[in-house]
Amino acid sequence: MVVVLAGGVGAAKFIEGVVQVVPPASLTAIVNTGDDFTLHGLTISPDLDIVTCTLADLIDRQQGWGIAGDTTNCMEWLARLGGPSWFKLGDRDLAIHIRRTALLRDGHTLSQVADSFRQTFGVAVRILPMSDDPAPTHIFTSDGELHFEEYFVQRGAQPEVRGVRLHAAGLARPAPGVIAALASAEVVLVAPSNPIVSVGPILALPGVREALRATRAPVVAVSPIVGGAALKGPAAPLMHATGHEVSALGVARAYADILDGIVIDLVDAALAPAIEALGLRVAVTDTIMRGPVEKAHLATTALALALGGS
Ligand code: FO1
Repeated sequence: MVVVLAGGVGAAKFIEGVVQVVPPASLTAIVNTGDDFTLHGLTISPDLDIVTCTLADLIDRQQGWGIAGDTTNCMEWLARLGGPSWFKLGDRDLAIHIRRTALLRDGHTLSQVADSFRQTFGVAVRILPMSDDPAPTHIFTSDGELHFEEYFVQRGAQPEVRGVRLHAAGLARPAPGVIAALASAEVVLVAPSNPIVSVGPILALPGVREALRATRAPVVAVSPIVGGAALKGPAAPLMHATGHEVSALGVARAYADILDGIVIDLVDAALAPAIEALGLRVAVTDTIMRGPVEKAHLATTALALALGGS
């Protein structure tokens, strides 16, 4: 059984590569919920929805989030009525949040909702929220303390980042099955997601780092930083603000205590010796997931590194 620690867009693409190489039913995705927040009275789980809808091939592939071809009638009228319209929720997307909110209010857990939705959409990969407890990620900025989505979307990642607060994740419990999946995995892969606010919250949950150190499974990450920059999202300012070098080496250092190996991009090949000096195995390859072939290649490279190949 392969387990993937996942954030949003980059992780979803990576998992699309992994399912080309291993049977989808043998894959468990443990997904970040630090981006989850309430808006319009609805519980919104961006990364769970990105992973689920990507694997269901429902995702808007230009944006990497939202439903392909979705309409925006509700958002347009919400704006007309003076409601918040900074977080673009399509009409079909809203149905997901309305239904999730109702199920949670009826006493179902986020895990049960996530499992129900992925089965509805015909996704064979098991999708686990990292936690069923609230674990919001907050960013300390020059505009004050903001929820991650307020920082990233509402303010366009413009405010200066002074720090990241994973306090809630430190108190939340791993969702049912998370620790067991890590303990019984044959391979654990860390997707090319934001190390601070997508993978970080998962690692901040009590017992997760310990489970990753204890598991017999090799643990291999794919660097989300290529040539000193992130392909998408605010990994660079967030890594910088938390004292990490914005490079594949900085990523390796951030994960060194839980990793056996890391896949880095061709442009970062010169960093391989310094990463190996951390005691990690390194694979150097093209990590840009332009299409299905590249996604499968990246997944194959990560699995081969994990299983002692190249
Ligand atoms: N990201 C944006 O930059 N702007 C948006 O309006 C936006 C809406 C949105 C709606 C649903 C959803 O599941 C994700 C959405 N995202 C949006 C993406 C999201 O902010 C981030 O990509 C993830 O939270 C980080 O992985």
